[in-house]
Amino acid sequence: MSARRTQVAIIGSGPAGLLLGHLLKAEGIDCIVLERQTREHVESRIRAGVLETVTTDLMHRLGLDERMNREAMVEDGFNLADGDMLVRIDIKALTGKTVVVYGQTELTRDLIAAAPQRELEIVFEAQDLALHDVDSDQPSVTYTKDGVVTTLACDLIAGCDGFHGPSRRAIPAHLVREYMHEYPFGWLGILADVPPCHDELIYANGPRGFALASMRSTTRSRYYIQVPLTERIEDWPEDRLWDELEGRFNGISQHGVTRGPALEMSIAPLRSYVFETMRHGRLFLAGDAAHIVPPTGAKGLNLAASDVHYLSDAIIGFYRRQDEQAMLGYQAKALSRIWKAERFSWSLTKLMHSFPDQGPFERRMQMAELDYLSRSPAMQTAIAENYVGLPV
Ligand code: RFL
Ligand code: PHB
Repeated sequence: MSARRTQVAIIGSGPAGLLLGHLLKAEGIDCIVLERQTREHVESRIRAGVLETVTTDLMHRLGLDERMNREAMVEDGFNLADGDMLVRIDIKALTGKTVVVYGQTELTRDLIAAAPQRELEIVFEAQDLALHDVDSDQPSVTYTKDGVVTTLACDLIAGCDGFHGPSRRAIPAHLVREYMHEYPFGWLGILADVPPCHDELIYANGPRGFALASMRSTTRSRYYIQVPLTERIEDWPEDRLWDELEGRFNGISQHGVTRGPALEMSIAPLRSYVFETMRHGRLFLAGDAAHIVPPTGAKGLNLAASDVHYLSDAIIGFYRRQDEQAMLGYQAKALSRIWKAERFSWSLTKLMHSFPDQGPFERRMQMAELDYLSRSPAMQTAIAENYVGLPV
């Protein structure tokens, strides 16, 4: 048994937990990040690829942007396609803003690598984590590492432990409301060291459903296709997937699809989910612990960053003024942005995917919407300002 104390216990070393830990440390607030997985596991998860200004701004503010500034690809636009119609959304011209392509994996690696020099302690392989007394002013977290059970006493707990973590469940059911929408398909993704087929992302719909051409660099591509939830990764030998991607992108992309061995392939289900409340006593939820968006529109990681933007402000205010009031505004500010990102991701998912119960009428509605979009600067602006991220 061991006993320790910190000001803020942060559960989870995904982007939310790591960004929050660095932001608090930069203000002299003591915190410890507790992570269930190994460092290698956390650093090798392939997930998001597109960062909004809210996320890159946090990296700039922390002074942890050196590699990102060098390696990230600035995107001035992206494309929506249906069959052989390609509509370019010029996000820079329409909003004055851009997004960058920089993998979540790289962001996570940068934040973990900088932890020792910033004296941010990350405890990897913290097992059996449990939260205690979250509605008192003396909450604590227990966990086991190398067979030793530790009690970490703290002032505040930040639940940044993703969709499957324990933090959300520490809030009594009668105090919460959950909103869930599940989609009848998943995304099968492939990462490969081949040049991208197009200089900007293409989100494509068509009679065979959704496909996305994305990238990590000029030499690394990331593609996804829509698959039924019953499909297994074993159903998709690499050649079958490349055949499908060629069929989808060769007619509309600048360079055509280049095949190569998969570095990673995985299937992820799509859901929309919001958990209200994001605060219970001294426990605060941030990122995927409180909400999920389908990946269409690339909002998940960026929402984790905007939550942390608001939460770090609230916690810093609490310590500077010794005032609980500082933390009252967190959930209202965070939820207002979350619901708008939920709306955008849901509407783009509906526009760009085939649904099993979709009839010819619904298909024509999708085609008409894209046709309208191709001719309407007003609608393009609405899409562009959501894609680059609404203001924080
Ligand atoms: P994470 O990244 O899931 O991190 C949570 C961490 O908590 C740990 N944990 C625990 N630690 C201790 N004790 C426990 N009992 C624990 N239980 C869990 C986990 O091991 C993990 O390390 O949540 P966070 O930080 O909120 O970050 C959210 C993002 O990871 C997520 O929203 C994005 O990846 C979503 N997403 C995308 N977001 C974007 O903004 N742009 C994109 O282009 C984009 N593409 C994607 C995506 C997610 C995908 N998948 C696989 C879900 C593409 C895909 C395919
Ligand atoms: C990715 O590159 O992984 C990616 C890009 C855009 C999305 C989702 C995922 O909307």
